[in-house]
Amino acid sequence: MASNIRINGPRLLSTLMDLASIGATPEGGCRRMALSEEDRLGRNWLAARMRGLGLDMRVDMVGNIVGILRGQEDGPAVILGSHIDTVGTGGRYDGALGVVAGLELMATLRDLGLRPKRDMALIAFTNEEGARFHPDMLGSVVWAGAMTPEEVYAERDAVGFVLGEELEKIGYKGTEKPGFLQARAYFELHIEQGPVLEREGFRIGAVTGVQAITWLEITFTGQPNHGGTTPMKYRRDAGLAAARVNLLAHEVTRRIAGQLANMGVIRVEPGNVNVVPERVICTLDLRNPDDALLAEAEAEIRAFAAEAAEKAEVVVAIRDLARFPSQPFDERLIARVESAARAHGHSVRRIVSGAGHDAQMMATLCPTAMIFVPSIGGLSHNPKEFSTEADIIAGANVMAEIAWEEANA
Ligand code: HGY
Ligand code: MN
Ligand code: MN
Repeated sequence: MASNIRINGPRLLSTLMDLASIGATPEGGCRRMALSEEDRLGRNWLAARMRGLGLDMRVDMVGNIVGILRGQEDGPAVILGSHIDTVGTGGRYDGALGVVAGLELMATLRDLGLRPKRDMALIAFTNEEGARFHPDMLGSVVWAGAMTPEEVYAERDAVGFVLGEELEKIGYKGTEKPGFLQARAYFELHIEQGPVLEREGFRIGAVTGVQAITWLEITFTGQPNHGGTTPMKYRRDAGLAAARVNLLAHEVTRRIAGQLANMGVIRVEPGNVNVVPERVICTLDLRNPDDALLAEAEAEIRAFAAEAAEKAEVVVAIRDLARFPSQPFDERLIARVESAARAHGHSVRRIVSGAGHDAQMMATLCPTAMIFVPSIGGLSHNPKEFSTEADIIAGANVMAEIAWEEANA
């Protein structure tokens, strides 16, 4: 049965565009790198919105922003969440949609004068993207107790800024203990960030879980030398080793089912046209829905990196940046996403998330579900990221129904 909770679509869309104006890029996307000035402005915007809705607003030790709507009874809360930080070439929807849909549900409940039986809360997690600091999903990793605030305070970004200091600088190093709010269930509305729903003509994705993720940082150290005078056989070229590893990683994806690989960072030092690279720091983002196959791919790539280093007579060092096992969501709630979508007259299909999400950390604490809406052209982490108004409103209403139901069960 469909509940009578329906969010205010136009208000949801205008709130989304209001947030999108913070860190807006000329290409039409958003850039709010974690703990940057733009992130600070986005956080202030969110805090003001939460207070405006009369939510009890708290900030925890790693900057997770929590807005609580007190229920009639004590007990674990139904939590909605996502993130407002973006990658460097971010769009308007990744993360922001889930946070704004949570705000909109709270506003709708206020309009209807409805108070849930249980506490409800909205959380915007710190550094979900992992684009500036590692690991990704850092705020929910600490919220779930998988890392401590002290551990993540020491994390440095690529130019040496320290997370704890940056958090202090933007005024979001709070005092609440991460995880202070017990969760009864967690829901996250998010764009699919891939092509499946749109290609297959589905409006809603009932997400069954998140695939396994391993991020490696590989540093090759050779010998800087003159690019014009040094005979090829005498070179110890770190760039050659890195290039070979990138090629091998792509070849592994053709051999191991479901395997993905991305060398997103390739930093060459000194990075001069006429100097044989002394050092190359590169990253590999390896993913697979099957944990065992991911481990197989990683082992082959690690072994090859050692060989490539030997062949090029350079030194290799490999460091973990992130490591998450595949994470299934709650079957009862997945089925509820499907039945609510159908009750609202929307086409729905089950789907595994290719992207990591805070939901995968919350799923280690409580029954968790995600609702996907289509990404037009399958684009994401790209300023042209786009989802239609109708799909956004449909997704927000599905989440509103099942979250409200859970908060009164
Ligand atoms: O990398 C991811 O999957 C997410 O966008 N943090
Ligand atoms: Mn996201
Ligand atoms: Mn993302």
